[in-house]
Amino acid sequence: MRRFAYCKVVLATSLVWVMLDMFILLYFSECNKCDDKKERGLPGRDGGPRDGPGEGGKPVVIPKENQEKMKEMFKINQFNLMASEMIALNRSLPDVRLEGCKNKLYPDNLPRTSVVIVFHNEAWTTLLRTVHSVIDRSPHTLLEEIVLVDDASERDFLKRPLEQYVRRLEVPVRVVRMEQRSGLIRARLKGASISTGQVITFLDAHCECTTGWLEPLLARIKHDKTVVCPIIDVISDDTFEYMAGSDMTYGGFNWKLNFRWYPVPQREMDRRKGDRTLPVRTPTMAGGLFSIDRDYFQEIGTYDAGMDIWGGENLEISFRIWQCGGTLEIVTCSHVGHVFRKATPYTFPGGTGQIINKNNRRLAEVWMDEFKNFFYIISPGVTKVDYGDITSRVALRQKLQCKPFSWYLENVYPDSQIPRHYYSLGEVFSYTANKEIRTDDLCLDVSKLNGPVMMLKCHHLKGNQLWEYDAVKLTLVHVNSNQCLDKASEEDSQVPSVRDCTHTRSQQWLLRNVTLPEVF
Ligand code: UD2
Ligand code: MN
Repeated sequence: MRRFAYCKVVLATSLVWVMLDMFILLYFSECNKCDDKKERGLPGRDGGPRDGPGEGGKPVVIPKENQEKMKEMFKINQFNLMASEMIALNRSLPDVRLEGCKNKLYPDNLPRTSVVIVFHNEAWTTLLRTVHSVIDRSPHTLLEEIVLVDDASERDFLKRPLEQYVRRLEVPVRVVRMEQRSGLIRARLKGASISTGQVITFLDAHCECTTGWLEPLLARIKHDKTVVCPIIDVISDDTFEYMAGSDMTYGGFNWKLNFRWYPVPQREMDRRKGDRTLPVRTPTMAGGLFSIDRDYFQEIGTYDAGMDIWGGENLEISFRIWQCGGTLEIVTCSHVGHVFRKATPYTFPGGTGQIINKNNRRLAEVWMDEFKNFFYIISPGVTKVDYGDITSRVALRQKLQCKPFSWYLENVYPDSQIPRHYYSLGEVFSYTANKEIRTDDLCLDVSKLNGPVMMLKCHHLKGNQLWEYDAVKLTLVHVNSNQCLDKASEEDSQVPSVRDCTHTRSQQWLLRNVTLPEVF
């Protein structure tokens, strides 16, 4: 009898162990990254002293013996996943705001926002750190909800485990799924359509919001037709160190239609009378992080749903906002960090180049008028890429009576690398109204008499970059040296040079007038 009871106990205990084992096995195979590391690095949930990895935005150091594993893991998301997994999901961050931002007061009746975060195969820790930073650093009265849009991820931990995890958070978090891989543009459209806040705030899935990030954004939305971006701080892809971004850079783009940061020009400093805490008007947005009034988002035509996967939508919405009567700003009192990566971890079904070129063609065809030629000329082969049907976007532009691209260049982005006025746009270079021979931000430059010419960064000071075209003699005279651009190069060099003007064939250049946006 006793022996029997003992057996039962043994049996029951081993059953418990087997079940526990199975549970652990299931738990980790389904969700190997789901353990809640949130509380690591305690004490001091809100700003108290902490010394865990990455606390205070400090870089994470990986011990030598783990370097190989770290490199392997890096490939999964193209950032240091091992470092990210060591850092608390609610790590502390420095307050990187300008002093003048810290005591600004905002009205009580700010509109509420939904935060929409789209992701494809995002890491658990970066995604949840984004969510926690929103919840921990936003007044809950201003947070309607967080909407996570899964763009057909192939990671099990992003399925049920994610839904279970977010259920217990203090702010409503909804997870919605795209039926098939759709790209960030259509995923954001889905998130926006099911969200309910008066304002929609988009974030990438690997961000961290800092103290006071939300109020200054929402405060600007009250100004009609204003779309706002925070300063995007840099979270190192190698160490997850948090580094403050500058309030002295704003968004532009180059001839290839790549988004680029450029210094805030003097005219914009002057307009704000030198007050760096006031929002900067920016020609373009980086794309991932911005707030927009729901009705205005609708009114200006949300996104171009014909764009696939990634790319182009940021310039498209920027041009559209400005050309159709809105304003785009960087709110310098709002800081949100983002993990900038050197490579994309995910696939582009159909080919990276194809997709980006298609998206860029759509935006160039709809918004850039004759200036699209700058893009086409510098991107060989791009005109062969099919860009689909744009009739509804062209109709949108007409309906909203949007201004021409030349207006945008003239009034919003006069420091653009695309010259507003140009005499000629040939296969290689443009001859600008400033009499530079230029491609992108490089200008034909002479540093030596009788020597080869070079492409150097345009300095806009005329000087050694000033060329006079003689449309009768077909010569390009370098004004400073009074020498002519000559195809004949020095013995073993392919580079043209400047020579005394002989008006022979090797010094004749035919500039073709492709389009002249304005008459001179
Ligand atoms: C920048 C923007 C990004 C977007 C992009 C141009 C910032 C900080 N980031 O690139 O938001 O505007 O330029 O398109 O301004 N994703 C999907 N489905 C996909 C591909 C991506 O949901 O098919 C998600 C991805 O998980 C991420 C977001 O879209 O949360 C942006 O993608 P990214 O982080 O690879 O883009 P990024 O930061 O290089
Ligand atoms: Mn990103």
